[in-house]
Amino acid sequence: MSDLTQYRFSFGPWNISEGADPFGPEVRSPYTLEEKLGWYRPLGFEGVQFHDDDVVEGLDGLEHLQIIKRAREVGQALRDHGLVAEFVAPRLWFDPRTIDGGYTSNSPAERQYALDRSVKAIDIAREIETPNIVLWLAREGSYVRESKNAKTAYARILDAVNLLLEYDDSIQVWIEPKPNEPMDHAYVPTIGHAIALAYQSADPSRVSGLIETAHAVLAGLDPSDEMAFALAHDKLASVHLNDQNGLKFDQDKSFGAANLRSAYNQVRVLEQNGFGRRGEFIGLDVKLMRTQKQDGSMAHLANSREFFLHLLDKVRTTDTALQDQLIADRNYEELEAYTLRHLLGVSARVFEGAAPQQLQSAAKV
Ligand code: 3MF
Ligand code: MG
Repeated sequence: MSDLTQYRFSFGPWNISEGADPFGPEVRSPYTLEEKLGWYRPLGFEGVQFHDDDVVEGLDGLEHLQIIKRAREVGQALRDHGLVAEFVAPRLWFDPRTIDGGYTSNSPAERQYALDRSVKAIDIAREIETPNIVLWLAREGSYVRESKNAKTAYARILDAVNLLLEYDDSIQVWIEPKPNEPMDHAYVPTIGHAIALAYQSADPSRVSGLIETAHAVLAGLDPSDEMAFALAHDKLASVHLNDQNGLKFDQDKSFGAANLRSAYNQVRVLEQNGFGRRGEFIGLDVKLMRTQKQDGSMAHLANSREFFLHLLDKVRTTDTALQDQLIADRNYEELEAYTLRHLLGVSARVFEGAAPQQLQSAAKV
């Protein structure tokens, strides 16, 4: 058997979207969850990322037993399609009770709502057979710094994580950091913050991170170095690969679409550090362009997976002996040129004038 990592891929049903943005309504018709589940395997995906209400729509208005019944149906649909749930994330940013944040709201009743909702997400996760709970702390931050006590807010986030760990001793909490949007500033903006929270928690072995490319770029950081930091702590539970063209709204572009070299380095750091060998998923969190017509609703998913695999091939065919030699010579100009040629699939050639290596030889004579 090959000792190369066999990567598994996942995405969330929200990634097949109808194209609404803050300036205009939906432009494509919706598909049901069951229809979406039918496309995973043909597209090459076996993992499904869920928000709690992707599994059980309108769960706030349902009794416990109704929630469990619907979650069991979705669990059965997953098995029927040969799929597994990767995680469940409580949606703590939609309900009016989360306007001022979930765990960090200034209102005790609203904080309680966020905790109750998170516990329901764990109940749902159990029924669809995943131990993994993702916390994207969407509204845990501020628009106006004076509006909240940030130190108290950190303590409240930590208390919430500990409460979840205590509610079910088999769950894992994966924190997905993001620096802004919808907030001006979020309280857990980078993977460093998430990992600090993990170590501070009641059970550090059950708290880790999920890194999204676009979120790292929005923080002004290099996504592959963020991944390396988490890997160095053995705390990279999953990734949301996508892309982001500079500092603007969270674009969730297809993987590699804005910065192919950065995408190569993300694949490189994952591959070199054995990510995926314990069953971790290559998760995508990509948004379909609003211009796309109905029948191309899955193009961004197929393309992102394809470009991950092309870049994996680039990583696996990198001339590491040459790289080692260039590093030993501290010849980073040539290391960079080699990397670009490798990505372009070309070999060195002289256009006009001499190639740098020839100039160097000439200078020695
Ligand atoms: C926001 C995100 C979210 C999270 C998802 C899982 C809607 O920028 O990336 O996607 O990934 O909520 O928690
Ligand atoms: Mg994400």
